[in-house]
This record gives sequence, structure tokens and C-alpha cells, in this order.
Amino acid sequence: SDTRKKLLELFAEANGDFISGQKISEILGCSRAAVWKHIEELRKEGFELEAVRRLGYRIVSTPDKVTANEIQLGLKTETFGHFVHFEEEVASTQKIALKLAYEGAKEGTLVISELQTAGRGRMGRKWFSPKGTGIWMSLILRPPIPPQKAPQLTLLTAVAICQAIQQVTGIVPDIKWPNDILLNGKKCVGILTELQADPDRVHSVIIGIGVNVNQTVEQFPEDIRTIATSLAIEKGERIKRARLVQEILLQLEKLYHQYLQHGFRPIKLLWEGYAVSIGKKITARTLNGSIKGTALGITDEGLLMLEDEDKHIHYIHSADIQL
Ligand code: BTX
Repeated sequence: SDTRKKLLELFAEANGDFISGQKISEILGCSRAAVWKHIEELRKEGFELEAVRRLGYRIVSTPDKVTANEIQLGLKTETFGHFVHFEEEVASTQKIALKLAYEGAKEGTLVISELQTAGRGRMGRKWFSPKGTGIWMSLILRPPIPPQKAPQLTLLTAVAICQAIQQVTGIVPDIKWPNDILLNGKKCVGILTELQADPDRVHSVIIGIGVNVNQTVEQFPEDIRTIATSLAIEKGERIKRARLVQEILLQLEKLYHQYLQHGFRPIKLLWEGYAVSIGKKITARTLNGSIKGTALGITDEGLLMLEDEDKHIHYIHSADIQL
């Protein structure tokens, strides 16, 4: 609710200091009893709040949850994440975001869950999304761009996530074209962009983001244990997921505005700074077969340029890359 949002903003501004019950009720325009009720609800969600007579309330600690409250406490974006649709458990956040987009949800609407029972990867693959350990979220965008430019948003998202990971953990990740983010060569993030469009106009783009945050090695299923990792494994400590969500939203919003104003060029330069495959010999497995060659870079549209042994350059829209 709006009152709840204001209350969380107050606590964020107070930065761990006390705020008097009187002041809260004045600013929120509600009774002291109503303030108390909101405080009780936050406690039920796992927020630890201290109440001291005469001093008022202060937040001692926040739970490691990804509820709307957790995400909005201290969120610095202009619009991204200002509306959050949270559920404890979903089949896939993509499905919900698609439905909300269809019903007219605003740009920047975020769908997020603690657990996905049918998390989706690309080309019908599965994305493993266990409870309470990762970030499983979908963001609704409505970019005024022609549909063929939509793949650029996948690359933009990858850059934003790398910047956010760097901000929060100090670790510098690598990007493998088009949508993998790697730490020490293992996959830590997956991005899935789904487009709803007419031939000449984009209705919405759903940006699906999966980040392995606090999983231990044993918590990965055996078939991906050697190829997957989490931030906690690489960093050696747990990370507050909501904090990372906030940073991802902030970096995404910044890059998105930059992109709409200045186009893909500046994003491309940032992307190349994180890319591992460029200049290397790789194999690209596409739906029409495999191509071996040297990755020259990406085009201004975001396609991969691959030079084969006959010096022929292939422009690739979608593939899996083996280094
Ligand atoms: P992808 O097709 O590039 O990667 C999927 C492949 O990655 C799987 O086949 C498997 O080998 C491996 N994999 C599966 N789960 C994990 C994991 N947790 N960590 C590392 N590797 C894994 C990538 O697809 C796009 C994933 C997007 C996921 C988000 S989560 C929120 C949103 N909702 C939803 O259903 N999907 C997106």
C-alpha cells in the first residue's frame, strides 16, 4: 500500500535511527494505532523492529526476502520496481509478467518470487530456481523501438547485471554472448527476453532475470554442478538478495534511459568491456547446425559476428557458444 511505502521510505531516510510514533503518524496521516498495525505487519514479514518509549521505532535488521517491502526499502530508481508483484511461489515469473503486460501494466513493473516450480530458459530449456536462494524476476518494459532491435535489450541487461554485481560484491563477472554471465567460467546468471510485438511496433518486452545468489555447491542439481555457480560460492559470503535487486533495477534504468536517448553504441562499448568470447575461437550451435570460427565482435544490432576458416563472416541471431 501507499502508506506502507511511505513508512519504508521514512525508515530508509532514518538509516537505522529512531523515528517517533508521533512523527510517523503525522507524516503518514494516520493514527498511532494504525502505525502500530503497519509495524506489526512488517514484523510478521521478518523485519526486526525495535520500539522504545519516547524514542519511537527503528529498523534493526531486514529479512533476506524479496518481498515488495524489502525491495522498496531504499530503492533509488525513478520508476523501475515502483510496482512489485511478489508471490512466494510461482510456476514462472515470465508467465505472470506476460499476463500483467497484456492487461496494461506500466513500464517498470516487476514480478518476483522466492521459488519457481517451472522456471524457463531459452529454447524450451529449464531454469533451476530453488526457494529463497536466488533472484527470480521479470521486468516489464515498453520500449519505443522496432521489434528487430529487441535483442539489444538482452545485451543491455547483461551489462546492467554485471555493473550491479560489481557494485554489491566487488566481483567483476564475464559475459558470454548473448545472455550468460559467468564467474570463473561458470554460469551465475541467465537472461531471457520475450517480446510481444506487431511487425512494426513493440508492445512489451519481458526481461527475465535469474541470479544464483546464495546457493551452496550441494544445492545445485548434479547435472549442472560443474557448469553453474552462485555469488556466495565465489565471494565466500552470503549476499542480501533485495539489495542486489535494487542495484540491478538502478543500473538497468540508467542504461535503459541512456539507450533510448543515445542508442546502442554506448551500451555496446560497455558490453565489450565484459565480453569473454570476443577474439577467441568458438563454436556456435544454432538451430541450423554448428559453425566454428573466430568471434569478431557484435554488430550495432547486437548480432554476433563469426569468421569461419574460409574468412566468411556469419551474422548470428541466436546460438549457444562454446569457448
Ligand atoms: P539458457 O537456455 O541460456 O540456460 C538454461 C540452461 O542453463 C539449462 O539447460 C541448464 O543447463 C542451465 N541451468 C539451469 N538452471 C541453472 C541455474 N540456476 N544456474 C546455472 N545454470 C542453470 C537462461 O536460459 C535464461 C534463464 C532465465 C531465468 C529467469 S528466472 C526469472 C524468469 N522466469 C523464468 O521462468 N525465467 C526467467
